[in-house]
Amino acid sequence: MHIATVCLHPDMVLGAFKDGVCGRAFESGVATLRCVNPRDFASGPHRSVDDRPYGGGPGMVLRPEPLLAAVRAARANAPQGAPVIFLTPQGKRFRQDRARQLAAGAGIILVAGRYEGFDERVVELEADEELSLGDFVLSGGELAACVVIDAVVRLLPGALGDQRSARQDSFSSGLLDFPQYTRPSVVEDRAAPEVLLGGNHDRVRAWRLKQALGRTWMRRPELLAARRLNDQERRLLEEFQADARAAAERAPGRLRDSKNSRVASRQVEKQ
Ligand code: 9D3
Repeated sequence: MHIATVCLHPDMVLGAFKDGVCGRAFESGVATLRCVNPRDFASGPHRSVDDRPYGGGPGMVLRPEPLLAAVRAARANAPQGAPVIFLTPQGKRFRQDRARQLAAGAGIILVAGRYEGFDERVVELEADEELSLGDFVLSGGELAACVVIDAVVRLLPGALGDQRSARQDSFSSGLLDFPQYTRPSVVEDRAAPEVLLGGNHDRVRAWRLKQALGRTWMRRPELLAARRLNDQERRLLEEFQADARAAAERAPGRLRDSKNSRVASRQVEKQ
């Protein structure tokens, strides 16, 4: 897969992929990563890439000409049909399903901004799509581009040492992850769940599914609402809910699932 980024700080993007699963994927040629810098397309003695906003106001806006030239250069080097995606706070939320679709294609061109953003005409002329990571403010689009690249590249065939991990990801199942434990079996008086040490793989699988369903119900009820449950899943979730109710009765007001005590007690009260 061919990945190009258009941005003013290429080292932020290249530096993010020196190590790790995606770094190895680029090293081994599973994907290629190129950066195109609008500054290299800026003319004039100062090679300026920004200018004051028409209409006034704080900050600067990326100048159209160098950005247009950089995006078009990136497009010219990319496979036919590779989408040009602008990272902006106004974009559609980036989700796992989009990562999967992008990983199935031949390439992506990610355009990252700085300052107050892009001249809107460049977005109109060149963007196939706008993506946002969510409702928080970054200081530029480079880290957002890195997030998209990471989410896509780890899905490429040959990127993960163990292909099972990609399939078993939370979000491929539509549920949050079940909790994980490793040695030692006791940490500061806290024992790892006994079922995990017992070696009964069917019981382990059922326990993990129950935990995944229960945590999703407590922490991200909207994910459960968007997903159908089969008979076993419904039974396991009911077991989890009964456990939660019993725990709430044993210790009123002290129900907690680590950081989500309020959500958890609300969920239990709603039953
Ligand atoms: C929303 C704030 N904007 C109005 C005051 C100014 C502004 C701040 C920071 C405009 C752009 C940026 C840089 N952010 C991104 O480029 C960005 C981003 C983000 O800030 N949050 C979530 N997703 C993304 S994708 C690109």
